[in-house]
Amino acid sequence: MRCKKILYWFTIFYFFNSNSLVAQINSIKSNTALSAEAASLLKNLLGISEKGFLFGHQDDLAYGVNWRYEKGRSDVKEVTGSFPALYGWDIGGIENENSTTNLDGIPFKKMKQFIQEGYQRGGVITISWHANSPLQNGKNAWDTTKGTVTSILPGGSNHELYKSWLNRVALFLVGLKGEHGELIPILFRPFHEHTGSWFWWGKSACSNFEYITLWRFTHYYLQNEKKLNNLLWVYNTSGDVKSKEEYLERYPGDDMADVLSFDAYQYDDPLKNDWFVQSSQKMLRFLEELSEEKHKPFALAETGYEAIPYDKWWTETLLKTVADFKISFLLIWRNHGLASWNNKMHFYAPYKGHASSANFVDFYNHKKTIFESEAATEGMYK
Ligand code: BMA
Repeated sequence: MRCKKILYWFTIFYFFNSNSLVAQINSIKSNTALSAEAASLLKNLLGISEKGFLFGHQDDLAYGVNWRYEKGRSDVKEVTGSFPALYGWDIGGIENENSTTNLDGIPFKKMKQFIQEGYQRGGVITISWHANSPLQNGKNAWDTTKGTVTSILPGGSNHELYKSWLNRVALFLVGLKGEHGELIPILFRPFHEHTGSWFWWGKSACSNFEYITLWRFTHYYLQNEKKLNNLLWVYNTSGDVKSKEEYLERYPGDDMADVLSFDAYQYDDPLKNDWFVQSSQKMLRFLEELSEEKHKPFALAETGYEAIPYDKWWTETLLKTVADFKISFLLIWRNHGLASWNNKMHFYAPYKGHASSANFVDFYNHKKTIFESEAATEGMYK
């Protein structure tokens, strides 16, 4: 009996405490003092959308189709003559104490050098995070066990573990410095594609409230506790959202999101099926409205057509999809090459000699596309 009573009071205390912690997190307002460089980048991202959009490529400097870690190489540069204006990297794996490489095998040490190199030339950096499951079940980001997010929120059984992950993330990010010791501004895009049901932070695995709390805690911890004032936070859904209201269901608040974005890939033959164009344009329409209402840039944060089987895809599909909208950037996924998991080619940018190269050069020459040489002339950080 006595034992039951103690348990009862313990449970009440525990719930009261954890809920009030969550409430506290949700009531903390972000201190919005960005570093000078990050503030300039945010302003310039909005400004540049009047002219065109930055072209980005994931893992561009690390490897391409048939090469890995060869200094100065870039599939995009070898086709167009310029590096991309935006470099995407993923820090999935950084949360594990013993991991020196990300989930796709890129050593974090090299990633840091590539980030510094791109930034020094005038390029822009974006980072996503395919974090492993915190349930310590050896599963990766693609685990959809319900309750995973709850376990890392304040009061949850893995909350301390999650803080240790954020400490490791912060340690990596704080090491990314420019020539004058300034922190390199990062478009940080954690917990992406959250309207899909394939990640542990996705729609089927956590509630809207849990997602928002996760975001707000993470933002609070990295910005206020770890003093990272160089991060621009990129809110990101998958490409199948039908309305503004649905898009905002898990929006963490204007004080904790700087860029609005979504991911959408071409899957079917674009000459037979216009799903990619139609669904993307539907989203671009309401994102443009939201962007005007909130004075925040918007973007297509991940896109591509695996192996680019349609050689005019760049101008005839992609450009036509986005050209009438004031997006600030788009990013094409990685050029892995032959994939061991399905024996198919996994790449999204053309390489020298690829059938879509000539069309990619037309895309490069179009007045709306901005690659690194042009972005450097514009100056994204002043
Ligand atoms: C996916 C694929 C995977 C990769 C993951 C994270 O789209 O490219 O091979 O591990 O992104 O980069």
